Amino acid sequence: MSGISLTRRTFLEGVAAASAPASASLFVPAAHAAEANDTWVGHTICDSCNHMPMCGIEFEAKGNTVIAIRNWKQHPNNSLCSKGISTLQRLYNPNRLLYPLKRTNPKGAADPGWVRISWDEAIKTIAAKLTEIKTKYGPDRVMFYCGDPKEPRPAVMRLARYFGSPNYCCESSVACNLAMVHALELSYGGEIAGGFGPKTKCMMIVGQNGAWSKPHGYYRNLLAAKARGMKLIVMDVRRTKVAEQADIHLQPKGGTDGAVAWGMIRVLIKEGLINRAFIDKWCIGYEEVVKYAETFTPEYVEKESGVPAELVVKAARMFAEGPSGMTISGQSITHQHNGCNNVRACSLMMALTGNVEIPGGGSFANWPQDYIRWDEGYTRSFIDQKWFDEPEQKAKRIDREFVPVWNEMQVLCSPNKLPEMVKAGRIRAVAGFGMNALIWPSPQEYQAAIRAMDFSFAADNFYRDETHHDMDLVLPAALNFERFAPFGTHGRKVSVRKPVKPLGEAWEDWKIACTIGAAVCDPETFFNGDPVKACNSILKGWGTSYEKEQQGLPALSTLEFFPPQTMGKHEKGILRFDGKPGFRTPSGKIELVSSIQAKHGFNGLPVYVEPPKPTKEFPLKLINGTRRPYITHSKTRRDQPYLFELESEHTINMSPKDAADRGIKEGDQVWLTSPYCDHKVRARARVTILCPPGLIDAQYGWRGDQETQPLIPRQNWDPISGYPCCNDVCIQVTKA
Ligand SMILES: Nc1nc2c(c(=O)[nH]1)N[C@H]1C(S)=C(S)[C@@H](COP(=O)(O)OP(=O)(O)OC[C@H]3O[C@@H](n4cnc5c(=O)[nH]c(N)nc54)[C@H](O)[C@@H]3O)O[C@H]1N2
Ligand SMILES: Nc1nc2c(c(=O)[nH]1)N[C@H]1C(S)=C(S)[C@@H](COP(=O)(O)OP(=O)(O)OC[C@H]3O[C@@H](n4cnc5c(=O)[nH]c(N)nc54)[C@H](O)[C@@H]3O)O[C@H]1N2
Ligand code: SF4
Ligand SMILES: [Mo]
Repeated sequence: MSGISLTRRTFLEGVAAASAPASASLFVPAAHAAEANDTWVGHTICDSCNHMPMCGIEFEAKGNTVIAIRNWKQHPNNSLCSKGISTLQRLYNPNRLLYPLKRTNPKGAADPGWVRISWDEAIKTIAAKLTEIKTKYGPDRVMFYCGDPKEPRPAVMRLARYFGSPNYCCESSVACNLAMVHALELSYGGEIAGGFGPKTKCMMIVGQNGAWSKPHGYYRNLLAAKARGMKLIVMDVRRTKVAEQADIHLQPKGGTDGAVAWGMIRVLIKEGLINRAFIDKWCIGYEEVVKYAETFTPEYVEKESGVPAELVVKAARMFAEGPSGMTISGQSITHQHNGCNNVRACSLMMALTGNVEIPGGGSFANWPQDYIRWDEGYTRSFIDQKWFDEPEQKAKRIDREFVPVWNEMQVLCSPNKLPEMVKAGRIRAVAGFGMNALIWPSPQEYQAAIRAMDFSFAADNFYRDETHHDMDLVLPAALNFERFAPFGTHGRKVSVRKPVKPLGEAWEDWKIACTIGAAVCDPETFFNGDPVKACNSILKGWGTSYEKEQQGLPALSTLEFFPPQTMGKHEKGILRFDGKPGFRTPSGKIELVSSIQAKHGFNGLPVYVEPPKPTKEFPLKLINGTRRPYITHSKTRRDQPYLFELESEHTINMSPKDAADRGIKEGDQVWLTSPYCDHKVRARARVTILCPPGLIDAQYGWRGDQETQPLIPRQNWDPISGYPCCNDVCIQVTKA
């Protein structure tokens, strides 16, 4: 791809803003003190879909203005998509938030009366308010929250830690893919997944449409694996681009994945396709699995899920041929009342067939022990995970009664009961980085909770009325082209940035978090507010530094400190903290029956529970939120006008049959109604075979009368993860 230059009016307006004086000058490790007209090449990573690991961006700048962007060739993810390319429109969007704001009217007033204030006033106000709440009620009454943006997280989590609040929550503890990881941890002690490697003979993909949700390389790798003969089983309710490549497309009714998985497990057992030696050596609970699977006859599975009995049998046999890998749901099947158990049921097939830690099968990442996913803080020491794991801290978390299994297992706290917790006085303030109230079902209740708090502030790139309206302060966050922190990791590679200076008075999130930390805790723990020093505190331990990596740009170096991927790690004692062979579960075995689930009063088996069924009045099942290639959640629309042009209003997909039954044609305006919402939601209809009859796929994140989250009630949560059931609700669609 050649460089893309912007020629639009928005860009020119942005350039005018770019020449505004930047009062907040950042610590620059290898300074690009460019003269106003010098042209230079910079590097950053894209955060437009928050997919990890992210894609690399190489850009050309003139002075402090980015004038073109292109693929960063040396980067492992080096093929930008439409969302990545259009981030330049976001950078120079005239609506960007560029100065700290404080409200001057009372909360609840129609006009908050925002006025511009200095950073000094903002930080002093925050420090005073947080300290006051800490002194009066305790530090745990402040919730620290990061939305889908992954980048602020390690710094904000460190802030929560040293401020003393274990109520650190983020999008991954609201509703994303962490419930899938959680489910796998319950059985396997860690995230196990397969890929499209050369040894994989069969791959099963459950509830994931990587063609639209992952970087471009994903689909190319899928096609290449298919070309060399890999068989593909896809379990998806829709006929997606990935499903169209499948040798077997299992197309269950929403939420019935558990039934199909148990049906396949029954076939594996009955036909002797299991790996008994592996099970005997490494698994516990097999006898209970055999007994429970008995119910799931191909006939029952067909009746419950709609998947033809013979396909269930065929898929089980295909998977058993192996080596077979599996990847399960980024987020879709976990957004259901039995989501975690459905994920666990699917995943058991890897253990039962012995496709664990073998080439071509499922495997665990081979990270150094201190490393954690960087959206959880990079390293256990950077966030002091030991402290979060103390029983005393777990007991203070607001998810303790709500989701005990999650509370025990996860270091990120679930905030889904926030409205109740604010009413009970257990949360009195929130520090929100990239916080979006529309992430939740029935968001009006979360908006009311924000209004009821003693104090709240947010850091964001834009002013978002639906979330910020009743906050006390809103702070301007720098964008990916404008920040040093965080650096990226990609397998064993590390990528640092060479950014431009932030526009206006925007600060990078790490600088905001560290400056607040310096004010409420102590400057040294927070690197005197310096993001690069914060990064270096991690990189030094990995044998490198920000400056060194920056000098090597555009090349990325390989971290020798990160061990290369190997197989058979459970046999070599690599997976467990104590160095003994086995898995990171309480028993050291793969727990087909989870001891942690059982301890908290649940069935230890991933039992199946039937999902809510459509009714006469509400006959269509809604998936409230699938990924589209040109949309990310609540953002990317007017932030990145190129994308908005591709789909400028809320568009639902519906089958030709459902459309015909309702007299709806392509492009018609329609209304969505649910039993839980007192108003109807507006959308445009797209009539397509992507959706089978009975299924509607909608988008969340639109505002006003196009916002779909009010259709979803706050009464159902997956009891194992606390995730909301955005994909469990039945609705009606009518022509407007
Ligand atoms: N119904 C339904 N609900 C869902 C889902 C679904 O599929 N259906 N999906 C769930 C999933 S998987 C996810 S990940 C979440 C989405 O999680 P959300 O947190 O709702 O994600 P966004 O809509 O991207 O909103 C993020 C906000 O952060 C701001 N922001 C972006 N980058 C930065 C940054 O670097 N710094 C700061 N300070 N702010 C930034 C944006 O401007 C925006 O206001 O929604 C969840 N909720
Ligand atoms: N373009 C784009 N890419 C993104 C994002 C984005 O907003 N836009 N967001 C990123 C984030 S935060 C996430 S979490 C990932 C999510 O990535 P994915 O998990 O791939 O996202 P989805 O498209 O929501 O869901 C995948 C599939 O699940 C299917 N599905 C829904 N319900 C069921 C069910 O009950 N059973 C089965 N078997 N299938 C079901 C849907 O038909 C859909 O095709 O994407 C990331 N990438
Ligand atoms: S897939 Fe697209 S939006 Fe996501 S990180 Fe890559 S370029 Fe950015
Ligand atoms: Mo997500």
